[in-house]
Amino acid sequence: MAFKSGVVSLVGKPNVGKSTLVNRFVGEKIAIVSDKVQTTRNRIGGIVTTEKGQVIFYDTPGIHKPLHKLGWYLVKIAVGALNGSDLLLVMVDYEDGIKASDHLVARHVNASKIPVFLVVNKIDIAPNSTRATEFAVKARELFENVEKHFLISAERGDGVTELLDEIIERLPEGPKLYPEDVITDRSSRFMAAEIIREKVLLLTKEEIPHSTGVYIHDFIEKENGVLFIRADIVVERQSQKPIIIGKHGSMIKEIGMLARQDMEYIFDTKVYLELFVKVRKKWREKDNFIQDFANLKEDLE
Ligand SMILES: Nc1nc2c(ncn2[C@@H]2O[C@H](COP(=O)(O)OP(=O)(O)O)[C@@H](O)[C@H]2O)c(=O)[nH]1
Ligand SMILES: [Mg+2]
Repeated sequence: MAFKSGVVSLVGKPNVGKSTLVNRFVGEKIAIVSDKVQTTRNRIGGIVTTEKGQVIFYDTPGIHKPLHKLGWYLVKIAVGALNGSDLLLVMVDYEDGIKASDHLVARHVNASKIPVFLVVNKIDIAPNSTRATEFAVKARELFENVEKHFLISAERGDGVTELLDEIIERLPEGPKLYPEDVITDRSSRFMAAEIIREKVLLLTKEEIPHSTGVYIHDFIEKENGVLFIRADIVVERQSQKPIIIGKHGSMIKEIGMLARQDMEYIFDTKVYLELFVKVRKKWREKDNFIQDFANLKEDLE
């Protein structure tokens, strides 16, 4: 059989499990995940190569009604990813049900005219498969180009292998676009910023996760193989700075320790990480700050 390849974008409202699914497909954590909305701020390519084909999965920010300029950029990135996709995986969330934000997703998806696989995620919450199927039938009504629907649990892995097989089958014939061992189109520098932000999301709450940006000043490979990384954690208000620093520096120490552990695992080398906390008032409303602190430059090219 001919080798297949293509681009598949994951779209859906925030928090449905898009990043969890991309990580599942790739088999490594390339996109950060949290229980907070708008965790994903970029279009992150996850590359899966099998004997039958190669898929470039684009994880995207959740489509939502933006409340600030950063949010506007996130929706622009997500909607922009639709164009140029061979297939869309449109995700809905069994746990959360169908909401106004799913209708907003549907407007963009339907306008794109791209074929859709509808993916019902979090079926581990469903009491039985009949209920999950009923939900899928209801969700299908929103989207015009659904060819098939799938019931999965991205977290547990249920249904994911079957979904991947069907995706590859549906793609056009084509060559490998990336070498087999490449699993993401994002740079190590970008991954480092995301790992730091993930730890902030994990350890803080309310407005802080949303107000946090990360800027990598230095990403230097030393002669002895050690990676030297110097980064700013950027928040929006003076009052947020002491929270990130914590009592006697306990919070920033923990963020740094957890981030360094993950970095040493994924970069497979010793990492020296230096973190600072900066305040940039209302950075989420200012174009140049947004590009730097949400690392959007590659997304907006
Ligand atoms: N119960 C359940 N939770 C899930 C599943 N997939 C993802 N989640 C959770 O949903 C939340 C959002 O996941 P994430 O991948 O960041 O969603 P995204 O915003 O669509 O990228 C996280 O807390 C995940 O752990 C699933 O299959 N079942
Ligand atoms: Mg995400």
